[in-house]
Order: sequence, then C-alpha cells, then structure tokens
Amino acid sequence: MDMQDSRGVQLPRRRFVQGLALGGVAAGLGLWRGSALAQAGVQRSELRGNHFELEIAELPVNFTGHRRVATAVNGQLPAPLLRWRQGETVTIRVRNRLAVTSAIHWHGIVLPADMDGVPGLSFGGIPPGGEYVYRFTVNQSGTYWYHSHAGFQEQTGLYGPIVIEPRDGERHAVQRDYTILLSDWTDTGPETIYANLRRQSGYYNHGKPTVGDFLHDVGRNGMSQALAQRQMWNRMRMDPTDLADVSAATYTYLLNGQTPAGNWTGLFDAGDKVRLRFINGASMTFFDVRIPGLKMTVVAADGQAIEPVSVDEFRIGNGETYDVIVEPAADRAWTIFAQSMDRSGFARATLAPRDGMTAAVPPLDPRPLLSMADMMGAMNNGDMGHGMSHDMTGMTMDMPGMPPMSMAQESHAPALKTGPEVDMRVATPRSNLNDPGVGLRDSGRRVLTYADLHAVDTPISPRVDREITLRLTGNMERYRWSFDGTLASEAGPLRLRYGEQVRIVLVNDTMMAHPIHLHGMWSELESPEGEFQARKHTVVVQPAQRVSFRVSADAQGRWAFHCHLLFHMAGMFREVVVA
Ligand SMILES: [Cu+2]
Repeated sequence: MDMQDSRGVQLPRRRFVQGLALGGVAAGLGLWRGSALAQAGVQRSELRGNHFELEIAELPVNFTGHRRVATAVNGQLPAPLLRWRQGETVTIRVRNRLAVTSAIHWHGIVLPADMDGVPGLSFGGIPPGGEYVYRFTVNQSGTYWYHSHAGFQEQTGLYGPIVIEPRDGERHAVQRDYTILLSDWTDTGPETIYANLRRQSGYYNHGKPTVGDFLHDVGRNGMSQALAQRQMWNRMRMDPTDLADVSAATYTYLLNGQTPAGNWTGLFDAGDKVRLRFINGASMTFFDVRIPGLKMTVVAADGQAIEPVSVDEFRIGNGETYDVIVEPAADRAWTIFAQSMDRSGFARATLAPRDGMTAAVPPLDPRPLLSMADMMGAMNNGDMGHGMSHDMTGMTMDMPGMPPMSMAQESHAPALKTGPEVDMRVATPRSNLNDPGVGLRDSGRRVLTYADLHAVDTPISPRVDREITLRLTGNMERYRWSFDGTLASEAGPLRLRYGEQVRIVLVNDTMMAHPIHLHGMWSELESPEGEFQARKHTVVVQPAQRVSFRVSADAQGRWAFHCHLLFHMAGMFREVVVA
C-alpha cells in the first residue's frame, strides 16, 4: 500500500511503519551523534541538578526518508531527560528561539499555577526570542514528563522525560533504570491533519470494513447477522473501526526518538532487575505494551507507587506513565513491543545483554472492532458483552430512519439530549474498572486494568464535599469534542472553593477512550464503590464508561482540565479556577 505525503510523493507504507534505521535528529544533519550512546542504552541526554538551561528551537529531522523540521529542546527529540530530587527547588530557564509563542508544561507536577506553563491561564507564554524562568519545589517523586502546551508543538517533537528521585531512596532496587518515551511522528504538519479531521472525521481511517470483511462476516456469522450488523453501523453513521483518529498511514511511532527500524536498545546483564519507566508522550496514540516472554511487574502509575502487580501487557493512554520492573534472566534479547491501539503500527525497542542483538518482533494483533458494549456501556444487567449484541437499550442517539424508542428506553435518559455538538449519548454507562478495553479483552494475556491499581498510601482526604458530573461528548461527523456538549470557548470555568473536596464523575458518551488530565492537583481514582484506588494525573475513560475520582482543591489559581488527545483538546477543555 502506498500513500501520498503532503507534497503528493508516493511513499511505501513500510517506510512509515518501520521508519529509517538511522533516521531521526542527527540524520537530518548528516551525522549520527546519538547512535553510539543510544545503542549502548545510555540516555541520549540527561540533565541533573537544581539549575537547568533549556532552549526551544527548530531542528531538521528525517524519520521516513523526507527531511522535515521538528520542534526540539537543546537540539534533541525527545527533549533531555531531567533528573530532579524530591524536596529540592529547581530553577529552569527556558529560552524560545521559535518564531511563535512557546511554553513548557510540567505534566503531573504539583506546583504553583504560574509555573504550570499553560499560555492564557496563569502565564502568558514565552514570546519569540523571550525566556521564562520556572522555579518551584519538587514535592513528589517518580516518572513524569514535560511538553509544550502551545499550538501543536507537542506533535512536532517538544516532549521529554522527568525522573524524580524519592527523598528516601527508590522503593525497588534495580540494576538498570531506563525511561521509555513513546510518541507519534508525522511528516504532515499537525495543522493540516487537524484541518483534514475537521473537514472529514474519518479522513485518516484507512481500516473501514471492505466487501471482503463483509463476506468474511457472512461466512462466520451467516448472511442475516452480517447484514444486520452492517445495517446497524450504517444507520448510526458510525464505524466499528473508529479506534484512532490518525493511524500509522500518517504516523511513524517512536520510542525514545527512534523508529522501529532504528531499534533503541537497553542493555542488561543476565539476572539484572531492570526498571522501565514508560511515558506516553504521543499526541494522538494509545499504545498496548508487552515484552513477549517476560512478565512485567507494574510498580508505579503516573509516578505514584502502587502495590506491585504482575502482567503480560498494559495499555497506556496519552499523558500516562507506568513504571515496570522486568528480570531478563537469560543471555538473550527481548523485544519491547508497543502496538498502536488500532493495530496499524508499532513502536519497538530491544533489551539485550550486548549491543546489536535482536529478538523477534511479533506481528500486529488483528484490528479490533468496537462492540456494542463500547457504545452502550452496561447491557443486560451489567453483562459486559464480549461481542456483538443487538440489544439497543442503553443508548440514546440521534438516528434518522430508526424507529422511535420505546417509553421504557426514554425513561432511562430523559435528560440526555443530542444536538449539533453531541451525536451520541450513553444512558446506562458501565462503571467497572476491570475491563482492559477494546482489542485486549480476549488476547489470552494478563492485561493491566485500573482495577489493578492500588496505591501504597492513603488519599489526600477521605472527605467528599461535592460531586460534579461531566459528560465527555462529541459529534463524530463534525469532529467536535466537548464536555457536556459545550465547547470550552462557550463554557465558563469550573469553580472550586479552596480547600473543598470534590468528586468528579466522568461519563463517556463517545466511542473513543479519552485520557483526561487535570493540572495542578491530583485525580484520586476511585473504585465503582467509591473506594480510593490510586493517585493519577491522567485518567482514561473508556467508551460508554463512568469513572470517578476525588480532587482536593488545595492549589489556588487557574488550571487546565482537558482531554490529552491533542486534536480533542480545543473542545474537550475547561478552565478550573480554585479560589
Ligand atoms: Cu478526547
């Protein structure tokens, strides 16, 4: 399969998925400074101490055979790893050498509002040629990251890892410790991608069912069921392959700034315990991560220690981080395999005892299809419905040509209106956290779920003074995303009183998973029964799911609260004011 890049040049698909072996930052400059270091498993750049000098500038890169210009920090993509120590005060001077305003946001770090780095809230952004000095005390430890919060600069490369050493030393002793930053690179300008999505929301969905898929369904399920399914999706003007707005036809997935062909490698000695600090710094891609043949012990989520849980695989949403420990015992190599949720491509790296060793790269899993459970939530008394069902009870939709709903169905959801901003509502969302999500339910692998996350410490406050429900809404046809059917630009801020304890309930009325990120304060994830699970900064809400978390409004100022899918952020965004 070939596709056209933005200038109409035909590129082989393989080159997009695999990338160039020596692609990236230095290839664009005609030399490859990073290779030796990266191959030796050393972070390409690591800065430590209390004082940091960062410079944002354009940088030529080449990941697919075409030269492009990235946005980089200190000439690097990803930006340098920053190592801090809990309890210390850090000073970071950021100079902006771009022709446009820039800004760095410290994702997941609890700090004063004017240090948070979101232009237009408690900070004006860093003007072209200007600088901004961030200074704050680091009160937490763990794995975090930083990225631009201006325009689409995150998509063009402005992101980097942060590791904060705990005051009392690491909870789990390891011999090797690597950050694994996943991202999605595109040769197409992000403004162009966004404009295309706004014009036609399925613009980048190359996985729509074909006549061949239909015949396959007929063979498997019989003609009448295949027809019924096809007719159902058509009537709803939806598409069961709508798992990602942008796929590997457009993206090359990177791991620590290297393409799959580039194969970032981390070294170990047999018997080492290796900590891998996974960060999803992608703009639009959820990854499913596994290391075939190795169990992963998850020890932290979003920087916060959890009771260790052993899994084969985990899904990581945009903005989330997971620390895992692996113990590669033998003198052989292992592949770190991170396939995109829509199974269109993958990022890849290798753990090896010696440089140059590789292991098999597994094939991509079959492309999953959204099930009715992903649209309707709780069906048939909470049955999760692994597979398709024609029971339409949990759903309220704007469906011309569909018979009117029965009174019983109406009574489920009298308040759920559709309209220009909202083309789908879920009347009976499910609230269980133990569903790994579409494509992972029947993999035969032990997959991490939010039900597995149990913090090692207690919530900031057990009290709940007030409950706020927000619905995650959208109009897929128009590529409009919103909270409660209201665009950020038309909604007032969400006001919290300083010191109050709020339960925020998110109900997802769309067919996509949304990673919802609150700045400045923790989101304390709860079980369906309201019990504290884990402290997070980014909470993924699956399609047709209800998720709740507690917020202690202990940080005054103006904060951002938004979906971390970059192209959803314009609409699915609220200012939160704590005063
Ligand atoms: Cu979203």
